[in-house]
Amino acid sequence: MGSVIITGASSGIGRACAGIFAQNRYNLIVNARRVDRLERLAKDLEDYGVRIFFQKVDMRNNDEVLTFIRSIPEDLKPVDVLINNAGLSRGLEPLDTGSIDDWHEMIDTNIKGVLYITRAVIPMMKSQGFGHIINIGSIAGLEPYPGGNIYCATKAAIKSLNKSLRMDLIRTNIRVTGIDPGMVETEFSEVRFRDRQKAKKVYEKLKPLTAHDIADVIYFCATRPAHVDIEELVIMPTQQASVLINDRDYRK
Ligand code: NDP
Ligand code: 8X3
Repeated sequence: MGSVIITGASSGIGRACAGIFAQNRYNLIVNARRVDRLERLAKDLEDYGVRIFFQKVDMRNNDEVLTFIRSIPEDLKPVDVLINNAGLSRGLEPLDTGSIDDWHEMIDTNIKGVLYITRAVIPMMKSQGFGHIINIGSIAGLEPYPGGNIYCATKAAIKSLNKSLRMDLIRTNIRVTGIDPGMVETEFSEVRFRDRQKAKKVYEKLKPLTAHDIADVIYFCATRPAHVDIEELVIMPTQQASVLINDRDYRK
């Protein structure tokens, strides 16, 4: 039985990853800020008979991230996989009218949070002699869109980081995979717009991906033979051809 670290497991893709890895008998080491959700997650998954270690962590805070990694119980080691999933978007304003607080939240979570935990986990994976870092990017990092400015830039940073990490880790037996989803129906848009009704409209009249669809692909990547590194995958709903082009809009 292996172990997997999942950041942002209280909702959406992170929550779905926790489910699929537990189902396949991986122990879970998970975090998020909404610890009540993690308690529920642990209860929901207890029938799989795996160990679940969870902690309230704000990924923007390096001290909290370090405490989290240092608190991993010894019997949950070695850690096979780190899934850098915690992330968010705030607003869809042009750059000149965007909120600077929102910029900080996105940059500090989507970039710095990933850097903090990856830096903390690599030494452990190096000493184990194996490991796999799976970073959740986005098609927003491949194809910017109006109002996406900071969010798109944070995801483009992850794409760049993946490549560079592969080079830094080339002699370590640690794999790095970038996952770039298109539209996935989660709490993402509710967080972005701070408005449930507006968020619902994003997914209206088409079939978006589910969090489970992405978790399924992540699990596949994590379970290839050790000499296989799926470097990057773009996963789209069939009805979405690019960030701005989808079947619904053609039907208007
Ligand atoms: P959700 O809003 O459903 O989940 C986001 C998760 O991130 C939550 O568990 C949240 O937990 C956690 N999180 C956010 N900020 C922090 C923080 N500061 N510290 C710790 N955890 C945090 O959205 P998704 O599941 O859709 O998003 C997951 C990832 O997928 C993100 O990186 C997102 O950018 C990416 N993505 C999403 C797409 C989509 O269309 N939904 C498409 C492409 C990529 P909590 O609030 O409890 O802290
Ligand atoms: C989330 C997908 O297109 O809303 O990363 O940016 S998008």
